[in-house]
Amino acid sequence: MRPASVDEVSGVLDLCNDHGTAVVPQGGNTGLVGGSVPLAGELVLDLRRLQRLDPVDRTDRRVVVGAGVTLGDLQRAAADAGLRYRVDLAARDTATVGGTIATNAGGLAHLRFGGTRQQVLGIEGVRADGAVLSHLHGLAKDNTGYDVASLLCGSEGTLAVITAATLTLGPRPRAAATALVGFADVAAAVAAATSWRDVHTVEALELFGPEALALVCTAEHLQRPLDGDAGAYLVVEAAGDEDPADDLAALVASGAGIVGSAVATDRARRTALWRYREGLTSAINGVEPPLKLDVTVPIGALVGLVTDAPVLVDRVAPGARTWWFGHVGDGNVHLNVTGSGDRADAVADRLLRHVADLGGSISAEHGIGTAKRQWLHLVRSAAEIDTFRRLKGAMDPNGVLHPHALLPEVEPGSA
Ligand code: 2HG
Ligand code: ZN
Repeated sequence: MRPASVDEVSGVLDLCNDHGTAVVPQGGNTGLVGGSVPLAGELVLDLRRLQRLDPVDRTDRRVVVGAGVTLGDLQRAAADAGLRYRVDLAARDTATVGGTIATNAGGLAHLRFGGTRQQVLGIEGVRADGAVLSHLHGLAKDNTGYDVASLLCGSEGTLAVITAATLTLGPRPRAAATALVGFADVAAAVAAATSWRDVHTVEALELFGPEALALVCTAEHLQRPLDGDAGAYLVVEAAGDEDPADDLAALVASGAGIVGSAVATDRARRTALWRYREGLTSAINGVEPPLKLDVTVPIGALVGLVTDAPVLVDRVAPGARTWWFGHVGDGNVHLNVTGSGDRADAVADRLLRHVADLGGSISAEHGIGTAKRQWLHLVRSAAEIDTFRRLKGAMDPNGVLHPHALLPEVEPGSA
């Protein structure tokens, strides 16, 4: 189904609810936890025709946007109005606003501006019974009851279908600079990132290992970015009204354990440096579709996690390879494992339990979807999961909205 308006979404849901037909909402289909894929013949509600894009409100720095608009189109509309939508991710030209809200997407600048939840001022969504919940005023202050926008953000299509949102926009910095920095080892990279996240112009701190860099160079036919080898790399993005290049160069010159760096200010060279980071997902896919884990740990546990993960993986699935990269300023690492074959679930189980033991989360920014729900109990108590089920029951009593996502399967025979 490809509805083109909120009324059409309402009509479809009303019918499905009456007939007990399960529905999976779908946006750009860029999710990494199976969240937009039907598992058992559910009806796919493709929301990409919801293309509402109101004029940007420059005074209140906000815009009302339909669920089907891509992140890239939203970013361009904001830029045309001299403003900026401050969630950004590599899949920007395919990922849709609705999908990024449903999954509370984090992305590259989470460190500075927070994730999607922090940008949502108002929401329009359709309940399973077709009732339209619309609260799009987008006021900076609005204490008038339950914060439905916040509840739907990250609900992965299980409570209502998001059709539009009012999003906050920020000022557009006049200048930006990007650095790619090589470090002797992961500990030095994480130590530098931990101190650089306090520099107010720094917006992104992206970490990856030498194996990942070598892979992306081969896959994308890129030159090695720095002379010599490093044990870990950071891509650092800085922006502000004053040119941040000198500050960035000074940071890079003073950090301990730095073995090489490149700093770029013009757009083409900045984009070229970002390719080493943004090309990673597709380079790893080129090896084989990997087991994907998206975890956060306290930053103090990050070096240990990155060091231990390949060892743990090898014990469970000898010969499998672990590729790691992520948003180090948030303690968020993407662990991608290739070659685990029929041991993939066992690898996921071992790593996710390890992450939980470190005080981390089994999903930092990709959500739970259908792929991770069996591990939700590692980080959410029985009382919390029961509360999730009660909320779901209140908003979707017939269980037609994305029945296989987020909530763990109920064991046969249990309540
Ligand atoms: C990123 O940070 C995305 O590039 C994708 O969250 C992560 O491919 C992945 O595992
Ligand atoms: Zn990410």
